[in-house]
Formats: sequence, structure tokens, C-alpha cells
Amino acid sequence: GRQAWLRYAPLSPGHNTPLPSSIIALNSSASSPVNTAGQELQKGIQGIFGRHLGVSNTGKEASSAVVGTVEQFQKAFGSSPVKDALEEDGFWLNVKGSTVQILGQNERGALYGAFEYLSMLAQGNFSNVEYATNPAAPVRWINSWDNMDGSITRGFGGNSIFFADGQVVSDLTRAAEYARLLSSIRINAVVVNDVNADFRTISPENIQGVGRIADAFRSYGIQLGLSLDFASPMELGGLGTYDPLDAEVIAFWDNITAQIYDRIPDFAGYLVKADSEGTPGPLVYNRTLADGANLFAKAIAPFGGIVMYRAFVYNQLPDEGDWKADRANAAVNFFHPLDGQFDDNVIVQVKYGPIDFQVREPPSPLFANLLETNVALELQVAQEYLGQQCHLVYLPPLWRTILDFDLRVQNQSSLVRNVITGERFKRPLGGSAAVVNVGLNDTWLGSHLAMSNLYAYGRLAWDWTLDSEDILHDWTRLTFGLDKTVLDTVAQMSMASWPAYENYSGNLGEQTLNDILYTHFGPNPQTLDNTVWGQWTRADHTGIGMDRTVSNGTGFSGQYPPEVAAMFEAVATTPDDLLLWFHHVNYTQKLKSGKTVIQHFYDAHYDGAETAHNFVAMWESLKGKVDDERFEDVLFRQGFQAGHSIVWRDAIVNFYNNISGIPDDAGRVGHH
Ligand code: GCW
Repeated sequence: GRQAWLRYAPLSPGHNTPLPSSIIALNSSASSPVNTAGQELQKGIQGIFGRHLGVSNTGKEASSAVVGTVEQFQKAFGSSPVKDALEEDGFWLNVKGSTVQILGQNERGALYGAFEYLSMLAQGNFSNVEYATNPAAPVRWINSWDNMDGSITRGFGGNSIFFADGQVVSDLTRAAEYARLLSSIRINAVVVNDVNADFRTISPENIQGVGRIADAFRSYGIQLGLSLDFASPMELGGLGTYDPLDAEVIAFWDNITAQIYDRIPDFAGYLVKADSEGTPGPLVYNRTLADGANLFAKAIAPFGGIVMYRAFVYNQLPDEGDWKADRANAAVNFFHPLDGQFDDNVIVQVKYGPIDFQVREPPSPLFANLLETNVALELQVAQEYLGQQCHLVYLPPLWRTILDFDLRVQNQSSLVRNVITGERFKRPLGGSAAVVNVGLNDTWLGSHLAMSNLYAYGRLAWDWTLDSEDILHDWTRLTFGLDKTVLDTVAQMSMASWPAYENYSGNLGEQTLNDILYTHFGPNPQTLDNTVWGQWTRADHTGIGMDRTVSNGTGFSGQYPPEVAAMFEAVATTPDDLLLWFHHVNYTQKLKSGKTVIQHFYDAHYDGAETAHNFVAMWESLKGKVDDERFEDVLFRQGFQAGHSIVWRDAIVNFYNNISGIPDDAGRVGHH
């Protein structure tokens, strides 16, 4: 369980390849990622081939696996073999039979290269290769929503591996194990506490505590970041204000930042959720969000740190009667006027959709509205609205709908994935963060299969063009071995899982029909409307959907550049799967598929539940091909999902049958 995709399980006999006869790791100091790489190579080759190789820091290059930075290699062997340019964190991998060169631009890159070589071996891939690879973007972060009492916000895999009882835990074994997993997928920083931050996060004791986490991370090349409470100058510092332009407030943050860097010289940066869902922020003092972000940016710039400032800023909307009110408009309304006012070490971190990690959303139009500001994409590996790790939902196909979306800024190709890397608008910084709620559970996320999402996130953050199914195949081989049936079955289940979940939990762009008041889990369509959260469906007896057009609705579609705005403005050109996101239509409205909206609801819910039901037999067919413990564990979850998808189906089809009064053509729902 805890090894996840780093099992180094023995390959079956017959898998033979020339192996290096020793390992040379060009730095042997304990906190060095290169040293870690040497040990990892030793451990991996021992596990996969049962062969024990010695590790030293010098030796003959031929028939060795040499790992280090380009600079260390030059020092040891005279010249560099690297033929392509390496960027920060990039590496060069050269496998020629038993002679292997793994050279990083920095030590972290060298460790990535070692994991890459081991991943090839573990998957039985013994090809000779020679290439350089560089990250798509410098920021490849994880956001943990761990609280100091040890709970995790939207945590579905047990309590925190970092905190308990108001402080950092003394045994950080799990933190180090987590860092190992993350460095193998090339994540470079973890923000360890919830964005709804406790002001005690930056107390002197806690800085010492998180300093120990940073120590546990360091040899894996993972840096530590912290979420801040904007009101800390008042709550912790005893000041009468937290106004970002106040001299004492500025001094407070300068001082805190210096204390942090004193304990954690490689501290990554701050994450800030301000003026959002009740958190304090600059708007309290009539300052701008840019004033708020730049406060931290200026404090941290001398140390080389960065500020991730979240775009998830919105006011509650009490009045559903107002046809023009729309929470989806908030981010662009708040941030677009500030474009160009953020310091260079600020990155505005944008959730993929305009609302909140829903099963399907159009990409946030903010990606098309910040041309002079660094941006990062925020994803959620934690399946908050997506079945909470009790449902199998492989997320990369959902992420792809965002990444590959062309926003057509200035009528030119503007794929979201090229915006977030900084490439499209020539920004110096960019990247991504994913909310991940690993906990003390031995499976990390509470479910073995959910780990494919974490694995895929790291792979994508390095290269946003990767194919969802290819990533899944790698993950499956590393997690369950090379059996072809296992590979095909896990792929079939996973690739069908997001469409199935969308079918029974909110289709045609309804965003979600989960209970949104408390649990975010399970059908509760009546909680969507008449609440202050603005996640309205506006369902009534004749129709459903939010009218977000410029001509007659909230105007949201006009936040996109003209070509995209025009597409979403008209029912005729809006794709079926986003129809109810953009338009209020009658239940009898015909879709492009030829079905009516209401008939699509009925059919989709039956289809989705049936697919989830079939997962059980598919998984059962793997009995004996997967070890009993993991087999039973997954089977239990698939059984739950099969049952729960029927609960979903019946709750939703009956709800819409009651409100529309329209029977199901197939006679499954309502009365003819
Ligand atoms: O999805 C919502 C969650 C909140 C979360 C918030 C956010 C941490 O339900 O629990 O707060 O988003 O992203 O800030």
C-alpha cells in the first residue's frame, strides 16, 4: 500500500537485461538528492532483479550507473556528455546497456532521472535511450488541506501525516515516504497546511515544526510552502490592523519571512486564500487583491520565494431571483482590472473552472484575461465532488478538456496548457498546484485506484501533452505488474469512469447534483438552488440551466474572447455537455444527439449506473492476478460504487420526473 507505484516488484523470470555492476552517486552527503538517487537505484535494482549493487561516489564510468549533476559529472570525469540544453530541474538520461548516465541540471533533476530509469526497468522496458527532458513549467506543487488539529479538509484517507493536536507530529516517517513518491513524479513543492489557514501556522514553535517537515523533504528535492492567514498581524502579532499598506503590517511580514528562511533556507513560498468564503483579505481595507499579493511578494522576494495567490475570490449571492447574478463571473471581475499590477514573483492560482472543481466546467475565462500576470492551474486530486475516493473516477480525461481548450485570445491559438506554462503570454513563471488529501491510511488516498490520479498529476505537470491512457498504463504496470489482462481491465475501467460518474452525478453541464451544503457527497439536487452558494441550476417545472449569455443572462459567456464567447452565446453552437451551464432551456429542448434534455437525463443516469455496476465483474475477473489484499480492498469499493450509483440514478431521475412531469420513453421512470 504505502509503496504505491514505487514497489520495485520482482520481474518474472525471462526479463533479462545487462545491468550496471555498480552505482556511482556523485554526492554522498545525507541531505543530497543525488545521494538519495544512489540509494534508490540500489533499492530498485535489488527489488526488480534481486541483484545487489554497491554505491560509491567515485569509480570507473563504464558498466556503472552514474548519477549526479552535469557539473559534478564534469568534475569527476572531465567533460559533459549532455547534448541538449537542460533547464532547471531537467535531466539527461543515457542508457547504453550496462553503462548508464543520469545527469541533472540540478540535484533534484538527477533524482528525477534515477526514478525514470527505475520506472523503465520496473516496466520491463530495457531499451537503450539517450535524451534530455525539461519541465513544462517551474511550479509543480501540491496543496495539502491539513489542519493543525490533525484533521484534513475534504480528507478521505485518514488524518494528517503532518499535524496532530495543534503541532507538527514527532514521527515524520510518512512525510518522508510521501516526499519519495512525489519526487518520483517530479513534484517540487508541497504546501502542507489548509488554505483556510490558522494564524498559529507561523508561530515560532510551528516554524520549528514545519522546519522538521522541510528537513524530511529535503533529500527528495521537495520544498516546503505554507498557507497564510491574512489577518495574522492582528491575531498573532497583536497589531490593530492587517491592512497590507500599513508599515507595521509590512514589518510584521518581513519579520515572519526572515524567521521562516532562517529555519528553512530553501522555503518555496506562500499560498494565500484571501477575501474568499469568509477569509480576511485586502478588500476589508479597500485595498486591491494586488496590494494583498504584493505585500507577501515584497517580503519574500529577497529570499527568492514566490507567492501563489488564489483567484478563488467571490461573494456569496443571496438572491437567486436576480437573473443576472452569477458567481462564475467573480474571478474575472476581481482580477482582470488588476492585470499587470502583480509583482513578478506572484502567481495567480486559478481553479480549472469558474465555480469549484465540478465534474464538468468550461475552463476559467480568467486564463484569457491575465496577459501580464503569471498564472497557474489549480486541480483537485482529492475527489471532493467526484465521489470522495469511494467512486473510481480517473481524472486526466476531465483535465484534458481544460488543458486542450483553445481560448482564442486575440484570435490566436491559446490553449490553456500553453497559458499556464507561461509560454503563450511570455510570462517568466507558471505551472500548477493540485489539492491532494493523502492521509495516514496505508493507501494514502483511502483507495488504491485513486492513486492513479496523483501519479498522473505529476506526470502532466511535467508534460501537459501526455495521453491519459498512456499515463494510466505506466501507473498500472508499476502498481500491479505487467499482466496484460490487469493492464487492459484497469484501463477500461478507468477510462470509462469519469464519463460514468458525470452521467449519474450531473450531466449536460449541470456541474454537480451532490449535496452542496455539507458533505458534497451523494445526490441532493434540492440543495443547489435557493442557497447563497450560487451553484444554481434554476430548475423549475418547465426548464433547467443557468442563462449565462450576454444577450439575456448573466453575461458570463462574454468573459471569453470573441470566438469562444460567440460559441457559448448560442444554444446551437454550445456543446451538449455544457448546454445547461450556459443556457436555460425547456426539458423538451432537443440536443445535438437528437434526444430531449429530459430523456438524456434518464438515459445517462441509467447508462452511468450500469457502467459502474459492470466495474464489479471487471474487477472480479482479476482475482488471482492481483494480490488478495488489494483485490479485496478494491472489490469492496467497486461494490459500494455500484450500489451508490443506483441510489444516484433513482434519486435524480425521480427528482426530475417529479418536477417536469415528463415520463421516460423507455418506461423506467414515471407513468405513461
Ligand atoms: O471546494 C471548496 C471546498 C472548501 C475549500 C474551498 C477552497 C478549503 O468545499 O472546503 O476550502 O473550496 O478551495 O478554498
